Order: sequence, then C-alpha cells, then structure tokens
Amino acid sequence: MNIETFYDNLWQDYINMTPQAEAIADALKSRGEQVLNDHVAFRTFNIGPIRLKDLEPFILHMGYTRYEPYNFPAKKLDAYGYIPPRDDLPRIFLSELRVEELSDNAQAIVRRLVDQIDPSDIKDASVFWRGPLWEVPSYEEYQELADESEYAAWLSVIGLRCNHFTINVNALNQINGIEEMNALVEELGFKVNESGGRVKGSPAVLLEQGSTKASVMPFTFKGGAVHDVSTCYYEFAKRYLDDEGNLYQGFVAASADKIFESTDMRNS
Ligand code: OOG
Ligand code: NI
Repeated sequence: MNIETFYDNLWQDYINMTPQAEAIADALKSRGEQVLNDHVAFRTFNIGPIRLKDLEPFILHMGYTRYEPYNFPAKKLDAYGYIPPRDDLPRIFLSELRVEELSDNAQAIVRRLVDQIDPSDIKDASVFWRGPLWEVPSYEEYQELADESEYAAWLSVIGLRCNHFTINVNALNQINGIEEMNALVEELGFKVNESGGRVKGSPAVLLEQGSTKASVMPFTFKGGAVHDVSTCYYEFAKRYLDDEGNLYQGFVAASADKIFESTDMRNS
C-alpha cells in the first residue's frame, strides 16, 4: 500500500472516531494555515499476533526507520518511535502493553480477546484502522480492565486504530506555541488534557506538547449495555533545534506518560 493511501485511510477512520479533530483542523485551514502532522500513534498488546514486533514490519515496509525505545514503568508500556522516509510525513509512535504485568484476572480478560484474532487479518498496514479484532468485552470486563490499566480498557473497545494525529505547530504561521493551540481548542468548545500541565515538555528537552481530551461516544458492549467511552484525541507538538542545529526527532517519556491520559475519562 502506498503511504498516501495509508494516511488517507487512517485519517478517515480517525475523524470518524474523533469529530473534534476534523473541527480543529478545519478551523486552522479556514484561517489559511497548513495542517501538517508531526506524528501519529498506535497502541497494542504484547501477546498474540499483534505484538509490536508483529506490527512493526508494516511500518518499516513503508520506508520508516526505527529510532528510539521508551519505557513507561507505571503504565506497563514499551514503545518505539519511527522516523519517516520523507520530511513531510508524520513520525510514528507505537506502544504495547506488557500484559504479563497485569493481575491474573485482567490478563485473563485480555487473553480472551487476543485469542479470538484471526492471524490472517494481520497481513498489511490496513491493520492500523481495523478496530477490535475480537468480540468486544462486557461493560463489567471493561471496568475491571480500567481499574488496572486505562490503556488496556481503551484498547479492548477501540482496538487497533490511530489513537491520535498530531499537528506540527512549527508549520503554523499565526499560532506560535502549544498554549495558543490549547486556547483555540477551548474556543471551539473542546477540552484540553491538563494532566502534567497544559503544556508538557520545554525548549530545554527540545519538545513541547499539548493535547485535547479524547472525544467521547456511546458504545455498545457485549450483552447490549451502552455506555460512553473515550475514543481518540488530537495532539500538538512544537520541536526545537539541538546543539548541532538539527530538529529534535524523538519523544519525551515524561511528557508521553501524561499524554497517554488524554483517553482517561476517570481523570478529567
Ligand atoms: C501515546 C501517548 C504518547 C507522545 O507524543 O508522546 C504520545 C498514546 O496515547 O498512545 O503520543
Ligand atoms: Ni503523541
């Protein structure tokens, strides 16, 4: 699949899940701004046929290069950043949950989901907008997961799909910083993720980031119960030059740790 088709499909699936993102992008475009993406991100489980190392080949096949690993001890996550083959394309952030670190009960719920995956569904990069590859859990199971890992609960209902696009703030003309993006988000009636502060990172770590709180939608759980769930969010990133004059390409674990909470409905 060519990379433009990949991003067209990914964006369509993403704005279906995240109407606020389309509204924010449209507001920028109507002011004459060029909306480029700094990065996109995906979440997965480290078991079955959807481990990070099973999904990574689809990213490498599009010409991406593996860059840096990141570890999130409290959230039980591992991640990698990937550098695109061209400067106008987004970086990719791919994380996976260390399922073996969950309680036996939560592990059993996750394993029941992953056991249902048909490995032939994992054949190309379209896996990144396929959603849940399993029958969704009951609301009780979802809540049990959320008690231990908001990431696991989110992934159990939203499945494999882009969990955020990220506006490249360096490419905007009238907006100079993350807080100006936050203000626009609020002006449009959407919420900012304030966990870890409204602006995460600093020029000293060469990356500043902010994000919305994820869109919320009614979701039908196994058994028919309907409850609101967090879907996906929009992020904003501003990068700085390092001592050699190169634009910083990595992520910042301390900031990422808080950006994950953009999908956390219990903490808003
Ligand atoms: C990813 C959170 C981290 C970043 O740019 O540091 C992140 C996620 O929510 O899955 O996006
Ligand atoms: Ni991000």
